[in-house]
Amino acid sequence: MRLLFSFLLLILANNTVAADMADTPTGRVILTVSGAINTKLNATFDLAMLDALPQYTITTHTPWTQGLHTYRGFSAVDLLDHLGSTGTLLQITALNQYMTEVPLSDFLDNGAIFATRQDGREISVRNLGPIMVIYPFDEREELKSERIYGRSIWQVSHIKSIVLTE
Ligand SMILES: Nc1nc2c(c(=O)[nH]1)N[C@H]1C(S)=C(S)[C@@H](COP(=O)(O)O)O[C@H]1N2
Ligand SMILES: [Mo]
Repeated sequence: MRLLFSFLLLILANNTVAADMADTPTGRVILTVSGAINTKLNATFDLAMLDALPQYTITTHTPWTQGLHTYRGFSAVDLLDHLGSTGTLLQITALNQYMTEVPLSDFLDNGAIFATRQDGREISVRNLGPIMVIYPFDEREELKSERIYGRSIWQVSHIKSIVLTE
């Protein structure tokens, strides 16, 4: 009886997780995540799965887009949480194989996001989507530096989570 009860609890617990976020994409995979994560294979995400993460917005200009836009998307902090990752550095690769390293702390202290929407619309590859790292440039003058520009990767397709050990 007790065993049956724990078994039922287990099912309940699993269902709660499943309702939060599906583990397998049903749409086009736009992001893969590897490295220090809790799955053997790369984790794959379609847009709906990324939309299930908490959403944040930034309204800003950037040096490579025209005009003021509102960007919406997810934080690396919630993504790594979801994957049970203790990584503190992200190695991010774009569709054109441009690669940059972004400390996880940028998503807390510097307010960066992985934007999947521009003014409420999906971002086409032509417009530097489907995923762009956006910083709140207008809000914080000190972000307007070559170092941060170099981390502002667009057409993001892969993230490797790295645990730094000293
Ligand atoms: N996908 C992708 N993102 C990228 C780059 C790139 O080549 N590809 N260049 C980075 C660098 S080094 C800088 S300074 C800024 C601005 O690049 P730009 O001078 O080519 O506009 O975007 C960053 N994001
Ligand atoms: Mo750069």
